[in-house]
Parts: sequence; structure tokens; C-alpha cells
Amino acid sequence: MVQRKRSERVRRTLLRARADFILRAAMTSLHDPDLAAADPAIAALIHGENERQRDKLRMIPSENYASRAVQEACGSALNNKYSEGYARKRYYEGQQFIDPIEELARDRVKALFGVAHANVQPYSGSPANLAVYFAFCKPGDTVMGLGLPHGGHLTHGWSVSITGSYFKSVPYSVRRDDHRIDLDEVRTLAMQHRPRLLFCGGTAYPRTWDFAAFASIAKDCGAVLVADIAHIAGLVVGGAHPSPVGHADVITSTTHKTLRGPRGGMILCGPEHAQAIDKAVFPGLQGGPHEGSIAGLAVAAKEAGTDAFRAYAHQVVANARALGEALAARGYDLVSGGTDNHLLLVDLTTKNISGKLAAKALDRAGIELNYNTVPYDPRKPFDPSGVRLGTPAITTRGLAEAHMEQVAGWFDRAVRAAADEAALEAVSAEVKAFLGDYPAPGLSV
Ligand code: DSN
Repeated sequence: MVQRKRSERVRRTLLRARADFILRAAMTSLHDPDLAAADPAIAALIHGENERQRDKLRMIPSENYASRAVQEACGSALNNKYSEGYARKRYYEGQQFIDPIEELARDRVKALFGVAHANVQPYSGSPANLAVYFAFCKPGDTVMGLGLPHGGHLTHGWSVSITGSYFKSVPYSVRRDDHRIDLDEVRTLAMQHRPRLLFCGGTAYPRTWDFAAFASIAKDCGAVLVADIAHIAGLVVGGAHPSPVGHADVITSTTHKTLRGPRGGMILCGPEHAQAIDKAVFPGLQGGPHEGSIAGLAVAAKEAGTDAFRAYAHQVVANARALGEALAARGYDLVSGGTDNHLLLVDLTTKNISGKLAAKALDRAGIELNYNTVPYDPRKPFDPSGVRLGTPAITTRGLAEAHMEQVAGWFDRAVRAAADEAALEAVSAEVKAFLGDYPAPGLSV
């Protein structure tokens, strides 16, 4: 009897030990399969996206290829960590590695742009801009920015954005004849409406921003000048576009466009605004920063300080100019007549095709861009007259001016053959074969 009880105890102990082991094993690397094993559906879709990015001329001007190093930094154990607060002043323990990462990112960004203060925590460009509103404005205050249909950004006060609902927005525009920003109009409006914030910067303006002229207007009307350099940050640090540093009170940006970093945002300013900006980002607007993205930004800032990056930035602009000339030679109508930066806006009105139809045909032909309104567009934003394209990603792959004639030729063939699937497929096959000689960084194919 005693023996039977003992063996029952042993059996139960063994069962418990086995259950413990299975539970522990399930939580260790033995049972930590990679993505392909854990979720073949998602793995296959990511693989497909890698191939798509490999095989297409990616010409959306706000996109690029981040390096393998940047992507590795983003997808790491940093994803597991909360670090609300700022380096050395956190609300969570375990920041032995996080603090130096964020400090490196912050200090590299400061050195790269030549600014006294950088906040590298904004999740992206829109939160960065919202933090600036929170730092300087009260609901109902007046703000000014380039109107969205003229190349501005939603968060510069456009009506459908929270910034156009909670603040009084006075948009400025580009001139009808040459599509350049009308600085006389900006000054007149600014003196009349006395905005709290004056934004310069945009998403579809192919010309150089005159930061000094904006600074003079902001000073005279008492506005805080915010330069949103999301599109041109890489050109600025590469010396291919004038810098707003020394002119703008605050500079906001994303980190993944011409700068070629991770998806993220940042705010740069002088010491006088550092505290207000930091308080507005955290605890004002955000919770825990995404330290993986911040590590990616540190890597990107290191890459952007090299001679190779400077050469890339100048090549982006040279390629855009060459592409504009090649398109104009084929009868395409370029908004503002050309470009000074990385992007082109093409008005397709005279080609008798809408921007949307053209963009979809071009995509099937292996040329990825986006449909876009043009200034004073008589058509609706969801089916506008133009397409927007740019050269950052193809320049990262190594394409130069000499290739732009070929790219313009493919563009033209695809627009002309928008309804001819066989012709679009033929262009797509040529594009894919051509790109085989120009590997893209960071892809897993
Ligand atoms: N989505 C960006 C662009 O494409 O320009 C702006 O936020």
C-alpha cells in the first residue's frame, strides 16, 4: 500500500516535470521558428515585395532603399523595449544599451545637420509636425503653409487634416504662370494674418526653397518658422540643396526619404526651443519611442556623413534634371518647367490621359510612381491631371544621367500604350532585365 502511494507520487512528479519542460521549451529558441516556418503567408508576401522592389524602377520621390545595416538595426531586440522619457531620464529600468543608442542617434543627427538640439523620437513626419503645433500653438491659432494642391503637406494646415480643423489655416500658393512660390503673396498674407507658425517645405514642389526669404517674412510677422525638409533632408546634408539651419526656428523631417534611413521622424532646433520641443514630443504627444527605428537613424546618419552619400545626393539632383529634360524633349509638360531637386511633377493634360490611368499603366510597365494634383488642377485629387516621380531610389541603385534618356523612353512608351497590355508587359520585361545590373541595397532576394 505504502509502495503504491510512493509510485503514484513519483508518477505525478514526472508528469509535472514533463509539463514544465514542454512549457519552457515552447518559450525558448528551440520553439522560436523563423518567419518562413512560423507564418509562411506573411513570409511569402514579404518575399514578393522584395522581388517587386528588385524588378521595378521605383520612382515615388518619397521612397528609397534603406541599407541592410539600417534594416538590421530596425529589426532587433530593441523592438522589445520600452524607454519612455529621454536618455538618462527614463521611466523604465533596463536602459543600459538603449540610452547610448538614442544618444548616438541624437548626436550624429546634430553633427550631420549642424544644429544644437535634435529630438529623434517622433514616429514619423506627421507626429513631428503635430509636436511642433503642440509646442507653440493653442487650438484656434493661425498657421500658414503651402496649400496641398500646390505641393504642400496635409499637416501644414490642410482642411481635412487635424491641423486644418483645430487651427485657422491660411494657405499660400504657387503662381499660375511659372508654378513658383509667390513670396509676395506669402508676405502679404503673413502680415495680414500674423500666423503663429509659418511652414515652408512640401511634398510636390520641384524647386529650391528660399529659406532666407521665409525667415525674413517670419521675423516681420512674428511667426515661428518651421522648415519641413522631409523630402529634401538627404539633399540638404549631401550639400545638394541649401540648408534651413540658421534660418528656420524649427526643422522637422522624416528619416526615410532622400535621407535613406528607417521609417521615422525628427525635430531639430536651437537651444531656446529644445525644452518645449522635447516636452511636446514626450509626454505631450507620444509614449514609448521606437528605439529600433532610432538605432536605424543612428546608422543612417553615419552613412549620410560619408563622401559616397554626398555624391549620391548630387547625383539624385543631376538625374532628376536629366530626366526632366528627356521628358520635356518628348513633349511632356513639367510643372514649373523642370526641377531643382529630386522630383518632377508632370501635367498630362495635353497627353489626353489622366494621372491615375497613367500611373496605373506605368506601374504595369515596371515604373512605379504616384498620381498627383498639379497646381490649379481642374480635376479631383483622386483622379488628378498629373503624376509625380523622382530619382532617389534609382540613384541609390547606381543609375546616372546617361540612363535617364532610357527611363524617359520607357515612361513615354508606357503612357502612349496605356491600354495595350502586351506593350506594357514588354516595357516591364525590359525594365526588369536592365535593373539586373543595378542591385538594390537591403533587399533579401
Ligand atoms: N507621403 C509622403 C509623400 O509621398 O510625399 C508625404 O508625407
